[in-house]
Amino acid sequence: MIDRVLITGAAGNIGRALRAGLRGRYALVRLLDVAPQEPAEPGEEVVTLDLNDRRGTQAAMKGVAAVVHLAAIPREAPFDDIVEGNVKTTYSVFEAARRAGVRRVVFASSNHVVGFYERGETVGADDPVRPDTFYGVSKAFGEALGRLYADKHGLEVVCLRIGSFAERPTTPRQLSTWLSPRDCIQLVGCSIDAADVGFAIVYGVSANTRRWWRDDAARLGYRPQDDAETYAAEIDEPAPRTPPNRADLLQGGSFVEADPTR
Ligand code: 15L
Repeated sequence: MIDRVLITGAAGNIGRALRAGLRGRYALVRLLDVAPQEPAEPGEEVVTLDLNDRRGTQAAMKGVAAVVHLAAIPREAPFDDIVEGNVKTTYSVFEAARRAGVRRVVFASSNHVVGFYERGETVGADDPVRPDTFYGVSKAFGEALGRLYADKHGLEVVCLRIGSFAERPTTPRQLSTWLSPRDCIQLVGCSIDAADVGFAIVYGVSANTRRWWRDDAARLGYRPQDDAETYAAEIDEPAPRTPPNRADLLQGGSFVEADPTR
């Protein structure tokens, strides 16, 4: 049974929701971020660290059975920034986890690994990746690195292709991609606790009527409770743009048009 967990990126939106949602569930939750955090409550430890400090990252893994790796630049950015903030840090986490004898890493991947699929197409974890950004490429890298560490070193790895984490959906796209906070907490809990995961890639999305992604996470015991459709009447559908814009036609939305090289 996993009872000591490290969360990277603990000061971010998802990190803070998990901190509150997982409180009391594990004997220890160690909360790591480069940004300041609220002081530790009983059963918590707070660590302030840049994940590119490899020695520090190694020390932060001490005694931990599972790592939830959320820390990342969460959007498109210049290539070198993505390498620094997402590629190198993710290597630092997997390598430190291996050296420290961590059993499982839950990696926060993203739907932007498949952002160039058309809206309405149903995509599963076994379909080829079609990243929409350098950001999406960095998440595909993290999944591939997880596969390497699973196959070569026997690390258990769950990659969550997270949709749109938000209190509630506010755009037409989010009627398909929304992940509610309570479903997110359930999904991460299942990803930490499920037996015999080996290596898995699953979509992190609520039970949205209009979802585009297969419910691969059911194998972890995930049973989402929320459906973005509840909010559909409050979300205006803008008139189609002429000429049509790829951001409206493809799953990645505005990410497919983001170009930091311009
Ligand atoms: C993500 O991966 C981003 O980190 C987040 O900022 C949102 O853009 C989300 O995807 C989304 O697709 O809505």
